[in-house]
Amino acid sequence: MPRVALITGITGQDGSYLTEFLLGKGYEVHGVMRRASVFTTERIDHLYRDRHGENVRLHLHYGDLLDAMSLRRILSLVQPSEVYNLAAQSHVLTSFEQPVYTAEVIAIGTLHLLEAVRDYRDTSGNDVRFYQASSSEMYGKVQTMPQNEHTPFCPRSPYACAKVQAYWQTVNYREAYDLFACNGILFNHESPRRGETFVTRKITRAATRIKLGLQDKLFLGNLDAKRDWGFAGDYVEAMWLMLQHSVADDFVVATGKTYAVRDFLEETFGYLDIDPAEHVAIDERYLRPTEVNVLLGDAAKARERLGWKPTVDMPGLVRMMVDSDMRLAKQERALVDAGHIAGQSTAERSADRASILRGVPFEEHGGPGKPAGRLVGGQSVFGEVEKQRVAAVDRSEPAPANRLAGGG
Ligand code: NAP
Ligand code: G4F
Repeated sequence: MPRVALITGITGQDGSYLTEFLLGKGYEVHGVMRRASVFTTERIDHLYRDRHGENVRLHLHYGDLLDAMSLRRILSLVQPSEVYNLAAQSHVLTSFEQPVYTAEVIAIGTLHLLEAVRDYRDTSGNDVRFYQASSSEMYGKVQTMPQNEHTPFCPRSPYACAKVQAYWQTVNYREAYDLFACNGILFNHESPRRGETFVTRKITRAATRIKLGLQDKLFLGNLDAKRDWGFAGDYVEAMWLMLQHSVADDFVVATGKTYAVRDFLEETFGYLDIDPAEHVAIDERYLRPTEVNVLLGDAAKARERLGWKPTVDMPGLVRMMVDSDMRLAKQERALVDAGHIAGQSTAERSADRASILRGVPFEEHGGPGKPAGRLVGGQSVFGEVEKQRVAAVDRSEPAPANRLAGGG
């Protein structure tokens, strides 16, 4: 009998890599997904097999972290031995716009799931292990350098506050009910499947489109923030290793190197041999009310006790993401050249069109918290040259208001 795993957030970046990983290990994998008016399974479509076929080991169930009954129903149906809780409203800037919703999904949603898992274990008598997707964002205004499992949390966003609550709930279920429950405190991890409004993917998507003449400008926020960026494919292995360990525990997962957003930007543009000074400008909409200035993880415990180590560094990540996004940009360029779609220069419109091209939902390039339909920033990142050019773009191609709602 194959081992059975249940994943919430299966349609997200990490959900897709974890599904791939577990199927590779022979697991039967069940995923909880939300119903939406468009398809949201793009990241796992390559793994999905028609249920009428043979040896089908990936199954999807409609559910929601906010719907406790759905979680209980799925658990009793699926009877998993491992539960990975990856579902979240995971965008930090968006959490300032939707703090209550973010807290409900992350903090209360995790509690719904922990309660359901505890009851499932107690009524079925089955052993079950629980993984919680905790975040380096919880360190916030960092108290030590680097951060490890003993570093105090000092959250700086509604997202991080909610993750801290979910972290302690997980610890409490371990201590109060002897549940095998682990927190993975994962530092930023990226991939070609990263959502397009997170800064790394936003940069690699834009740079490849700029290279092919599909876009002219890239608007960003704080370029001085530093992050410890790893590869998502490496990090899902750490999640699995935590649940195979002899004791339930909490682990930092990180590369141990930190880079500024500016470094990632320069690495990307350098790889494509284009000059960021000609294309990149600051837009204040992408600044956060409170920022996490630096994150740097110490994953010694995961290395020593789980035997885990990262395999991709930041320049390797840039190459991987740029190569993948260049393939998308080339497809788009071919369709523009053949006259199948119109050439458009703004990030907002081209993101819309590119998403339609790929058959996936629109992922906006705008940001919340500032007047809609108006670009408010525009100072050059590398000098003083961009103000007029940005103003020209703004006047000629005003971004529709509805494109500016949501994280960027
Ligand atoms: P992601 O790409 O944004 O995926 C989030 C997933 O959660 C999606 O499948 C989404 O479904 C689902 N979801 C959102 N709200 C839900 C709800 N109410 N009920 C059920 N599912 C819901 O995030 P990720 O990068 O894969 O990250 C996975 C987890 O790790 C998240 O909890 C995140 O906060 C955490 N984390 C991420 C990082 C990182 O650097 N990536 C670092 C530390 C921690 P839809 O497809 O329907 O939106
Ligand atoms: O890519 P980001 O949006 O990721 P952030 O905020 O670090 O959060 C990610 O990592 C966390 C782990 O630490 C996860 F828990 C969380 O779910 C998510 O996956 O922003 C990274 C940095 C920030 O300092 C931000 O201010 O990039 C800066 N930045 C600069 N310009 C930008 C932009 N971020 C975004 N999203 N968009 C910009 O235009």
